[in-house]
Amino acid sequence: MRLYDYAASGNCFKVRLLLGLLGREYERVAVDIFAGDTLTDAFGALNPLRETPVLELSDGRRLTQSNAILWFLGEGTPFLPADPWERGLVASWLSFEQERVMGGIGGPRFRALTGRPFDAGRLDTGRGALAHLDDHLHGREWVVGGVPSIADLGLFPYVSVAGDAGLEHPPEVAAWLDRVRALPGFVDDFVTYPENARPGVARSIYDSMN
Ligand SMILES: N[C@@H](CCC(=O)N[C@@H](CS)C(=O)NCC(=O)O)C(=O)O
Repeated sequence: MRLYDYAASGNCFKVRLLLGLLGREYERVAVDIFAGDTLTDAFGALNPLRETPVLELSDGRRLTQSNAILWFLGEGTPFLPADPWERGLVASWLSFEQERVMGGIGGPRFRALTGRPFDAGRLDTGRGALAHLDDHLHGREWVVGGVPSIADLGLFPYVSVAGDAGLEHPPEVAAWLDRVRALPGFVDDFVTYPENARPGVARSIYDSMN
């Protein structure tokens, strides 16, 4: 199994996190998204959306979209509940992550850290997402059910670095982040954006869209 991966991507980190917790072996293929690696024909053949992560199986099949990859890898493990209602809740939280956490924390954080302008209103979405998660975590250890699931792992990366976007972790969220960090097999390899991510230097899909 091979993971096409960018070390500073929260979407890639969530997959590395699950693979680490599961103790699964895989080949990590570094994709330097700001050096133009996703703009090549070869990468376009791998993922026409030109995004990481991409999981490639030994038979050549490829899966894109971080949360779909979490779902696939989590199937049959304690990280994806068997109960249909709880599976529905997991899907709901993973959608919330892409809509409110990526949109309200991941996006503005990327722009703030790399010197790109952003609409400060997006931080209200991020603040609201943290408050919603905090309310939900009152009286709960994990996002869905009584054990850690891919819902926790999907939310963890961009929630954990909300401070980079100028947002504060509310108390229940801070305690939950510590519980995720304490899981056996937790990998701590989410790096920040390198120099080549700055506008004017970077060659990524974001820069070709702007
Ligand atoms: N919804 C997608 C988003 C993936 C995504 O935005 N990937 C970014 C890194 S976080 C990327 O690879 N961008 C490529 C580029 O900018 O050229 C997922 O969850 O996998």
